[in-house]
Amino acid sequence: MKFKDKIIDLSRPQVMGILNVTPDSFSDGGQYNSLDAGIRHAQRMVADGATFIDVGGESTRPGAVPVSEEEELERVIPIVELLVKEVDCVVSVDTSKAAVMKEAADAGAGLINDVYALTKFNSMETVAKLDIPVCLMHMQGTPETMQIQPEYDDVINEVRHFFRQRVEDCIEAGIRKNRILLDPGFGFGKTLHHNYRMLKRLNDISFDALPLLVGMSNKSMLGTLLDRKVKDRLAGNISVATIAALNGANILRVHDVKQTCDAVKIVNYLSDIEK
Ligand code: 7PJ
Repeated sequence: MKFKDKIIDLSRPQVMGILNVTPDSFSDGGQYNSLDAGIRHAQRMVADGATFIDVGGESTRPGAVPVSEEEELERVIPIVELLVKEVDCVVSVDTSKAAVMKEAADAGAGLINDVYALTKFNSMETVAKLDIPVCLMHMQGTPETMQIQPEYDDVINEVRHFFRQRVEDCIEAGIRKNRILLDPGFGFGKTLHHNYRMLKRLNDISFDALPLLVGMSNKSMLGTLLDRKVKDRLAGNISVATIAALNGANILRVHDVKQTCDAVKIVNYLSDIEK
């Protein structure tokens, strides 16, 4: 798949390192706030094997404070510009705001990662005019309320149905199908059971064989099941990343890049061995 000027082979799982530029993100909030520290952290993740760096300027964790457009632009655009210049990676931008999408793409970003799946004002029209891919994530409800009582008849069918509708809407808006990635949205309006069913059935969840991005790193599907605090979820993170890679995930969005890349190497070696 083509991301700006880079062609990335998604037939093998790729690793996306998370770079939060929010003061309140729950797992590394505040640590990588300055530009310089952000670039160094991104460089480390790329040296460890990340192909993508996902820059996020608005936390979507339950209860997070919304960020204004001006504030998000101020947080995100300078780091995108620097990453494009100095770090050999595809720069992804985790945003739902049309203005941030447009300016990030102009600054050289290679992927728009939208947890609201282009439902916010003007975002679909904006992406249709850009020449970079977009990741559409499934969410039930909104970050404020989504974890109160998630409910599905069948989470796999409902996520797939959502994917089909969003993809159709995108195509109608002029976004090419070969520029769309899908994400089932672990932790976004799902119970523990829903999350693990999606992980188990990842092979059936995509629509039209579009590439799948997954993000489970440090989330409560690990904290709750394992009874581990955020700092103590590495083994859980690697376990679910390995299962996702085995079950067909194309991009793994993670904090622990180095360890996840080791797991991916094992999965790749395994898939190259004849029976
Ligand atoms: C996800 C994301 C995810 C995609 C966040 C966190 C919360 N983008 N942005 N998928 N999660 N595509 O990292 O815990 O699961 S923010």
